[in-house]
Amino acid sequence: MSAYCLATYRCFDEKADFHKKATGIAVGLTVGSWTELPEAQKAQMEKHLGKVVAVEVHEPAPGQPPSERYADIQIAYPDVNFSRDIPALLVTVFGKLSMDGKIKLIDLNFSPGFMAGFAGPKFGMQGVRDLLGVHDRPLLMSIFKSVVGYELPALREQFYLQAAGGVDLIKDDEILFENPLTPLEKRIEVCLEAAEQATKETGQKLLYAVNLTGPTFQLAEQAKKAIRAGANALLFNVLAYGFDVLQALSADPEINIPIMAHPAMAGATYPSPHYGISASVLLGKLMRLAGADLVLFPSPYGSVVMPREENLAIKQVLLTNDLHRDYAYGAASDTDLKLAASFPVPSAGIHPGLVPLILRDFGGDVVVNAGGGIHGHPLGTIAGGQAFRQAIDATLQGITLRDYANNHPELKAAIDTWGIKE
Ligand code: 1AE
Repeated sequence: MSAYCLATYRCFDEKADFHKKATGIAVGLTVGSWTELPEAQKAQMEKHLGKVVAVEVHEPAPGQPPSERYADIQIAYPDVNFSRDIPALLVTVFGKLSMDGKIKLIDLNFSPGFMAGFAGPKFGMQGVRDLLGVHDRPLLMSIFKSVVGYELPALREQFYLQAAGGVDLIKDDEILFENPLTPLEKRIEVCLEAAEQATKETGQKLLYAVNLTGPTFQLAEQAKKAIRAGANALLFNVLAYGFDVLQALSADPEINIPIMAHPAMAGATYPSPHYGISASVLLGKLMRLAGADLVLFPSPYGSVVMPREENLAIKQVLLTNDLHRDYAYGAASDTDLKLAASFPVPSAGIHPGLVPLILRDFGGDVVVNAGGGIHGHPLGTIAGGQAFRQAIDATLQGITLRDYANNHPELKAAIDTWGIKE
């Protein structure tokens, strides 16, 4: 029985015959032409032919403009046509097609055979929790802010202040590249010293995600250099390099620390309703398949906003075991392919007053992540971390932030500054 990966597209067109369009995609992106082929060749090419699985046409509602007419088209692509790597799959299902009119790739389901080529996250959510020894609450992450142009002592001080506030993870800003003031190995050395100092005071373990940067072919060696220098996590700008690079790093047995995926550049791909790739595929399914242990993405509540339903769709595909649901055309599978869950990290413009909303939407399996919401605290960076921890504690105990703030001055100062979003 052949296996297929399934792509679902949303296609806008005022007049098109969407069934014809679907057939054009299924044939055009696989065998190229069909009706003109002699019968003998058709039999030979059958296993390579894409199949139209569904075409759901949505006519505009009364009062809506004709431009709102669209169809959701689902096509099954035979695994036999492409190698077991993300570039091959993406070029097959959305290479040339991505430039052909108002069309967006809204979902992608991997066949078990395709998924079998991927180990997924090496640590995943559980592994990250195990490294930190924290299993009973959401994690808290802080982001270095104002790091470009600073020297090592300033960086060390900033690290210490974040750590002393009780955060679990600290990540480099994604715009901190290899530079003469704070080169990778030196940066790791001073930050780990600061981590040790803070751990003595807080009793908390810490992961520091150092930004892995540089030319693609030097990344694996750079990661290993970071590990030799003591790095215990990596930050990686996945979309600037490509999913396959993440996959290669994650699959490398010598790169045995968690990898955190940053969404830089994702805004060039997912936000349009008419073009690109949906957020749940781009920042959800593909990140997890490629092996991201933690995935950052904009939240529905902060400064860079993504609609809530898209956020929940990302959460769903990072955490649950349904990447290969509906994978096959005309066949069911009992194959049990499990990838470790990737930790969701809704981010950008997060402050303590948003914590109840984050926990409402994500539950306990989330990393609360803030840069400005920690460093911008009126009582300083340490108080910034403490205010977040207090907001998490209050929410877990079912106490309102306002009530909890009555005897927690750090939380009070935070909500006086940024408010509480209901
Ligand atoms: C979606 C990515 C968020 C990020 O990387 C970042 O640096 C956020 O900073 P703040 O929390 O908005 O200051």
